[in-house]
Amino acid sequence: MAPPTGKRVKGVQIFRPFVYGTTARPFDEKTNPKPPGVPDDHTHSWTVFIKGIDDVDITYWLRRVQFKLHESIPNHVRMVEGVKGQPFQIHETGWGEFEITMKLYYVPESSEKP
Ligand code: SLL
Repeated sequence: MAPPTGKRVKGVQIFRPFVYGTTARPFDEKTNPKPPGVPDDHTHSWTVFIKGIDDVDITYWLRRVQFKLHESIPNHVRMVEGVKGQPFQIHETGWGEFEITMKLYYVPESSEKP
């Protein structure tokens, strides 16, 4: 393979499938107990994730992901570094719904901007 030039290659498109989404579960004594130290007003645990289809590794093309959460959440801009074979994800607790922005940072040899 030719060494990376730092420039996008004209006329070449590369597609990589991935899955992103969120899940949320209400606390429940039996199935989803509230962990110790979680504030009284928190009602749910939730997760936001980016991963490969059927959990296939995507760290060979995706290096890190910035998740921008609601400002009410401590440290609401989070950078998640890729770990081979693991989803890029954040697991938290809270009380409300909000939008999340995800910024994808590709591996340097792709020469693609986030
Ligand atoms: C709104 N939908 O638009 C609301 C915002 C924010 C939710 C909901 C905080 C958790 C924490 C939390 O759940 N915020 O304190 O860690 O105004």
